[in-house]
Amino acid sequence: MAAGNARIVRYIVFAAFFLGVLYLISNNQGYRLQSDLYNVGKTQPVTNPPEKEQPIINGGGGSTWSETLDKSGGTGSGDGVKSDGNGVGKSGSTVPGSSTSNSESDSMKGSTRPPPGTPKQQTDLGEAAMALTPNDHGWNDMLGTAPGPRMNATFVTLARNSDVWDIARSIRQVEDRFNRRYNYDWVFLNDKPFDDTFKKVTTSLVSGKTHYGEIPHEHWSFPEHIDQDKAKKVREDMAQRKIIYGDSISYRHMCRFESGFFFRQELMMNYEWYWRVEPSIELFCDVHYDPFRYMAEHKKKYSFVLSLYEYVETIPTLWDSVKKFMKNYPEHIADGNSMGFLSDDGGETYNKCHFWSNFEVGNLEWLRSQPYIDFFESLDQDGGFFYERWGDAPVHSIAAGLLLKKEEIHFFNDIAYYHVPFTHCPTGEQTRIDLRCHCNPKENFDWKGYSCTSRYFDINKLDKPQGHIEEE
Ligand SMILES: Nc1nc2c(ncn2[C@@H]2O[C@H](COP(=O)(O)OP(=O)(O)OP(=O)(O)O)[C@@H](O)[C@H]2O)c(=O)[nH]1
Ligand SMILES: *[C@@H]1O[C@H](CO)[C@@H](O)[C@H](O)[C@H]1NC(C)=O
Ligand SMILES: [Mg+2]
Repeated sequence: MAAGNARIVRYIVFAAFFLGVLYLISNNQGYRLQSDLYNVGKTQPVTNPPEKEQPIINGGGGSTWSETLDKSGGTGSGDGVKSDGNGVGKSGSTVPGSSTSNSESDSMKGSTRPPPGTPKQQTDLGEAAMALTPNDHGWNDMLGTAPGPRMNATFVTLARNSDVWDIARSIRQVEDRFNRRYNYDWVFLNDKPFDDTFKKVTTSLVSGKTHYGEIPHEHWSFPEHIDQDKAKKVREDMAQRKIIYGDSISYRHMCRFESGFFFRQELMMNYEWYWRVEPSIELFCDVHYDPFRYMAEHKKKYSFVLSLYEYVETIPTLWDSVKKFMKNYPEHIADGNSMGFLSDDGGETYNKCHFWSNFEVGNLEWLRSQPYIDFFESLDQDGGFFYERWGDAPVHSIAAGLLLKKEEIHFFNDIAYYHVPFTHCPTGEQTRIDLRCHCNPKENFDWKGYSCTSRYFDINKLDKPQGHIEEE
């Protein structure tokens, strides 16, 4: 009897083990089956290309776009030297499991990629619809190259050589959360030549091509009409009043450059869209779709994640200058603009609200358009970049607010972002879980008193994201 019992127990244990193994196997297959189903079910002509083809996507010429790019990389603004060699050399390294080296010669040997300058065949990533919500097809396909077309777009960073490790952190996050699947280019701009360390480190981190440009002197200096003595007195006075960056000349050149010149640098002329990235920023959530494409398909021209009130001491006469512009160029003021975001009294005074421009995804053609150029030049003539300390954030924001229709400005709730000292952590727990966010929702700035984001929702008559009430 005892022996019989033991045998039954053995059978049961064996059967349980067998069932367990069976379960694991079938589960695994179920997973694979499901992802196959995804591909089968797709209606678009092309699905993910095999990963070994990926280098071609970043690599060769083919389109006139890449060709111009390579040219301007070589002969371009001063330092814009190395683009194609490096750009081509390394992108294979982002393919999971690939061991392609970063160095040009190594990658040339083992890769299917054509050598630099070889015309490339158009790599067709298809017209796959974007997955904008977790219910959309392809939402969870976060490995490998993202299907769908690529926009004519680049990341852009203004930086000093000494910023290398801080920008490295930013790049790593942008790549991990987004660009490793999209391989967009990255343009780096500097008022001095970039050194080898900067180029090596950044090129190794970016999955698209990298380009390095030196800013022409005219874009990083005092214009003729500026009275140097007056400007100097302002800096001394602001230093005494302890206004942040108040005594800095380079900070003023930076703000003027970002306001009026970054988008017309030779390297930037090759693109239609930009995403600005600063050193030491963080991205806290996966970016499941292409923000450039979102902008294009939804006819957006400018976007933001954080907004706030400007420090009034830095812009005492900015609005006077804006009013002068509005009077001189009424034809540039858009119908259905966002004046309600900028002013509480129909344009009489500025409420200091602005989009924080250290993050921007925007349209370069808009910035290069006559209305924007007239706006910038009008402001520049008035001298406030040097006689005060006008920031590029209020300048871009006021331009977007007046020259664009209000529907052309987009708020990316789903791009979670930090630049000291503010965080945009997406509102809504489900959103944060879907996006695998690692930000603390308590740190979200959107609905706090010093943010202007509520105004943006109000003037656009948009519903605030679910969960905002709990955060207010
Ligand atoms: N090449 C160059 N880049 C600069 C210079 N000053 C600032 N930058 C860059 O311009 C951008 C804005 O400068 P930041 O110093 O970050 O200014 P901020 O964001 O207002 O202030 P922080 O709180 O210090 O970040 C960053 O991408 C900097 O790397 C400069 O003198 N030369
Ligand atoms: C990308 O945009 C630039 C600037 O508008 C343009 O000159 C270039 O031809 C475009 N390239 C492609 C491939 O569309
Ligand atoms: Mg910064």
